[in-house]
Amino acid sequence: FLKQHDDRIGLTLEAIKDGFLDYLFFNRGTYPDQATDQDIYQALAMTIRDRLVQRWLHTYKKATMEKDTRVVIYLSAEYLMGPQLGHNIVNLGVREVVEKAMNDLGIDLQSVLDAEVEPGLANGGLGNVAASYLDGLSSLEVPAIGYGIRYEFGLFRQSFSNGWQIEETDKWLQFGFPWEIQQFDRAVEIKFGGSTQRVKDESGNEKVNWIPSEEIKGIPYDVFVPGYKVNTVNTLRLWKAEAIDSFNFQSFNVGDYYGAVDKKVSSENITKVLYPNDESIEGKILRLKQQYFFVSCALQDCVNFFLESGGNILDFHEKFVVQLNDTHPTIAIPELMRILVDEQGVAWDEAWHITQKTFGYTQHTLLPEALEKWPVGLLGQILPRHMEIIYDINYKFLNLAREHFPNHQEIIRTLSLIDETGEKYVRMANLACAGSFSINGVANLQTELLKSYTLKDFYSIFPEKFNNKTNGIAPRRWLMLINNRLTQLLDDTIGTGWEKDLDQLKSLEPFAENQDFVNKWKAVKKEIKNDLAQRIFEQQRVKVDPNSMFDILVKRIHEYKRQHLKVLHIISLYRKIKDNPNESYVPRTFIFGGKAAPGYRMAKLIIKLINSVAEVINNDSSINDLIKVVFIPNYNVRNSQWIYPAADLSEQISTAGKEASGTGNMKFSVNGALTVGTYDGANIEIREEVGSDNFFLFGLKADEVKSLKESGYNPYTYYQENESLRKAIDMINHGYFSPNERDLFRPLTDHLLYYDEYMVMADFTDYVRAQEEAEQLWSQSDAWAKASILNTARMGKFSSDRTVREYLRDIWKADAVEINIKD
Ligand code: 26V
Repeated sequence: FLKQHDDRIGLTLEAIKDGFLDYLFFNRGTYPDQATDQDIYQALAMTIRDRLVQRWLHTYKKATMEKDTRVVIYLSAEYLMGPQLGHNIVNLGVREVVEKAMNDLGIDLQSVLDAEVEPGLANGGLGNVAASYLDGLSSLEVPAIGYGIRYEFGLFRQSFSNGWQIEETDKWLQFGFPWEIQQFDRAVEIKFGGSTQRVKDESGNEKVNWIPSEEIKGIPYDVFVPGYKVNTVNTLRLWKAEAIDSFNFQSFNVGDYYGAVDKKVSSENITKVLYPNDESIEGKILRLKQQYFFVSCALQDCVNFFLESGGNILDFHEKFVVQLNDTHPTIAIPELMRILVDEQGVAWDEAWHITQKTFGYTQHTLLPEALEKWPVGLLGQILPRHMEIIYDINYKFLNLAREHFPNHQEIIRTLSLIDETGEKYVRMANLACAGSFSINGVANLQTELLKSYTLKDFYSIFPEKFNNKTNGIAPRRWLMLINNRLTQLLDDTIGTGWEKDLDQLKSLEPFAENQDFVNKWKAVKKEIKNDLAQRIFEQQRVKVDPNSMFDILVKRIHEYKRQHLKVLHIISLYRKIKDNPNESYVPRTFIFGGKAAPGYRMAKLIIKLINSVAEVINNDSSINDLIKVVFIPNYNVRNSQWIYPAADLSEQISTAGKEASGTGNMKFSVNGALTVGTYDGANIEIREEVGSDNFFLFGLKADEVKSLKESGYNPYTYYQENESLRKAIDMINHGYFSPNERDLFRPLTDHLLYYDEYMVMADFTDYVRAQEEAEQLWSQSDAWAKASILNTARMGKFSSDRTVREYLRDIWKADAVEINIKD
């Protein structure tokens, strides 16, 4: 019923201005000259959202009401969506119009974007790829629904007190989130606990009834996911837990008011907060409840709309393909079995066939401690029926395994879905491998390591299930949106085709030899670095020189990511400058960002060390401002959008064989940073693409790490043999950076000297060599700029569009569906 000239759809300057002023007045109750930043943000957000509704409705209808349209279902406990307003403006293709509309009203668009509080519903990389793939699916016009949890509090806000990390609640919903629409009529009920009962149905067949001890409601909230310059707007459906009745009237009638609301409070706890751990498990009941909650909501939702559209439940796997983003949603496998067998009356074998044809599993980690497992007792208590189903799956699966490995009891034990070595656990990765038709890693090296170590025995039973899908990043957000200056230069130089086909950046290559272009490239970089320097000064009162090399390490703080290796390098450089003040040095600004899991003591100590080193170096006037160290607090998508484009040098220094892929490495490189990195994760593929001359490789390779460990690694010898390493560690140990508490960093240095699980000591010398190589190139500024240009030009492979196309081709087998909004 909407016409194209309707004001609420129009993309003209006038329509957008009118829409904005309308919202400001009728929705925010204010005038432009009295509006707060938040008013202006909210009004513009609603104006832009209006332009998405019709497209979204058409896409949603296609996905849910047509039983023959194949839909990709993405299940993820985390989505790192980032700020929405700027992104949606870019994807609608109206950046310039909106900018002009705001300017005409005397408003600076950037300050409007700055007023948005981002939904921080993720820890890091895994949530980022979930968001990029939804963006990619929409841009490729493939119908898709992402399901997840609407955490009331996202990842904690980080601040520093005396250099230590402090965590504060992330109240991202405080001012309302204009990008969601509540869908009350699609609410579903979720059961927990209780027991199961075997009963006979009308026709005398045995059937299992689950009698729960607790029931709650899941309410969906839909977030729009527009593709780039297409009509497709897919759905991210996030679930909130609510009590079925907000009051228990029986308690209320006997005067127990608190008892009556208690149930409401405890039900709603389930979606209160995102667990802030990545790469380590915390066997908390609430987390298991979160996982089951959103997965059951999602599958019920899919079954409901498939049956409503006249689909036959036996064709479930034809309509949907369901991708599991790591093991967090793996309980979906027994849940689909339960729905099919117990609720839809499908026979076990047929149900298992459908289930195995429905699920694909993406594995995101190489750290053994990140492989999820749940105590059998706990899982059986929360989900008694699922525990039975898991045992039944295991029984049949192990029979199959025995056919492959007769008389290999040891292999059968490692394949089992149940770990019986001590307390019994359900191994979620094993369940995911048994129950899905595809198992993929996220970079070549990781997939190879999965096949030869982590999931070796699964690989020998099911070689056909294994495949690699090297991660990618969304070029609209990670280049166009965050680097408008570079985008303009690219558009002016090679046209705009690259925006939808990142491989076209290749045509930039010849310009690396063009002095005029090289100068423009340098000028752009300089302006971007100025912006960041200004932000750093405003926030932290630290002056950094935009002419210095911006050397940046931003990511979660973790020992395997080795932020402490970077710190040792900085300290040794500082020491060198102090010892030889008359030599010439490359001025450098070291920038850090990242959060530590609140219970991860070593990571928090690393943060304290970085801040302490920064304090000393930044206040030492004897080094003439040659080096500066900045730790930007509360690293999140919004901050990162200022950081990536400003980098000269990107630090990707994980111990080889530990970082599954990395995606920050891609964001830096596509924005023209050179990488100093180990032979790990996607670094390897980035180096392959950009060329070894344009990448500073260092350190042990994964197999060398392994054999050094096996031959008896002694980190202390590196301390003895490398003078600058020794001096750096001694400075820490002598209290140079902690004068009031000499031994503050002992746990860290002792660990390095006598244990060093991640081989920081072994890689130090080669790391310093790679850094010196980088400094040499830096001092020939045109050569550096050329390498920077070639980085951007050769990053086409890492567009998430390429990754999504590969998922579509090999796993999802879903087609593009054109959305015609004039229908
Ligand atoms: C793991 C766990 C373990 C159990 C408890 C809570 C929890 C929460 C999050 C995670 C995520 C760990 C997996 C992860 O984020 N992997 C990262 O995935 C990125 C995208 O594929 C990849 O680039 C990174 O290398 C990888 O560390």
